[in-house]
Amino acid sequence: MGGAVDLLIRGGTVVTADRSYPADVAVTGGRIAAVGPRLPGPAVREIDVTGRLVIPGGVDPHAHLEQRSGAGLMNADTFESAHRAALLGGTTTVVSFAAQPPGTRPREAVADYAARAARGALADHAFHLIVADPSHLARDLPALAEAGHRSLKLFTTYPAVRLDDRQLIEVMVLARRHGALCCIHAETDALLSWTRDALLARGLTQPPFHAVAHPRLAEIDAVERMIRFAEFTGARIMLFHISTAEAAEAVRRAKARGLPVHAETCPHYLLTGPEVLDRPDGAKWMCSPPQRDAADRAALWAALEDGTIDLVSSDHAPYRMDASGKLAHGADAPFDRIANGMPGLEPRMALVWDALARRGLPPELFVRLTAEAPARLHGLPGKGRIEGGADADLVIWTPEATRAWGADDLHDNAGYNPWEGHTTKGAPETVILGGRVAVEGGRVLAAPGSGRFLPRPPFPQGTPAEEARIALGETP
Ligand code: DUC
Ligand code: ZN
Ligand code: ZN
Repeated sequence: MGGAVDLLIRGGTVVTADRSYPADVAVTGGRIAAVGPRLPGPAVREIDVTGRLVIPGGVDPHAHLEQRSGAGLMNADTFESAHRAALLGGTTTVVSFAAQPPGTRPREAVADYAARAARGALADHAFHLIVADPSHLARDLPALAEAGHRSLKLFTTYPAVRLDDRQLIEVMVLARRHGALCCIHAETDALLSWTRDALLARGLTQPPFHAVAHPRLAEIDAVERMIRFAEFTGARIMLFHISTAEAAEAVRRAKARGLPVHAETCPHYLLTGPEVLDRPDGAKWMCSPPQRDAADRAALWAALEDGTIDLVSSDHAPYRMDASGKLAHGADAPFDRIANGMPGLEPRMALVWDALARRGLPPELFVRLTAEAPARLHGLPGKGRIEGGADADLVIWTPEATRAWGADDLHDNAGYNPWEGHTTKGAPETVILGGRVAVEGGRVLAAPGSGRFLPRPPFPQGTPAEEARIALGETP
């Protein structure tokens, strides 16, 4: 290897998405230089990790940071506070959103979020552009894509951001042309709004009715339709936060047919049910889609095991339990006036590790769901791997460390922990980002502004249906 390497991690068990094996890891210039048994020094720094695992830094591809909700509420986190929490939880890469305010150009939204991330980011990062108004997308997307902004977020619901079917098709066609990924919140708006209005008219306004107001069929219908749109346009899609058995089954069928369709779910859909909304502080757990019953949870686990659902994101969406957030419309606000979302960046890795271990599932699956697949499917080739040339984003993981989660022990700005009372086994000990120690002894050493923007290459796309190809003038 020549002269001294920057860092030598000795004596651990390396875990990748494929295998686990005893090996040292040498790091130099921010990248992994070598992986193998008893690597030679010298090294500027050596860390002995005997008895512990060395895993790739977590990649969380779904987090809402410094973002205004459709109802105009600014969420509780800055890039700095959220990334601090992410690093403490073992996540070194975060893809969050650049939300387009109505009446503005997409490129302005991206420039705004990029400037804020440049100041505050501690983790490596990229953005999904939320397309609230597609009218300027054809003008802005070519340059944005060229600059490495290669993913869009599309909503089938929420008045401030919802696109109609025609707009969704137009955006998917554009995305395919420019090699972008379409991430989709799929719930059919008419089914949600009809149910919500009928509940409110009958005075059924408490948080548990939030779950009723998001019928399972709304997700199933929208997921099935978005798969059809992807098939028609040839666009690559990522279906966000899948919560129902039937939606997972629709993804399974789409994959079997070779369509470029992917899906994620989140810890709260895997581990909790709608009864969390019955608690006196049920607003803390309000998110969309809502938590579902045990049969859906079982189907989600089966879908993770067979690869139908590709990965587990946090959908971190932090709102405080006060007038700045969840209680902006009072303590007794009807469910439709309570901001949706929960903090989740920090506990995601521990929750997934613990849940997999309880089910007897292997650590390689943990790495695949929390790092390798999010990196591969979101266009981040340097991440999620432990091999020569990959970014040196590494977590020293202690499988036996037990943690009892408390009321306010997360480091984000939400001010509460939806996992209060849970105990998890398995925790990050030291976190390395780009070859530098970012967390050690529970302290964050990375500085605000040190996280790097990750430009992404074009995503491979599918083949449009024959009619679309004729309409687009594409010859077979
Ligand atoms: N649902 C979303 O779609 N986004 C943020 C939070 C939530 O609950
Ligand atoms: Zn969503
Ligand atoms: Zn979200």
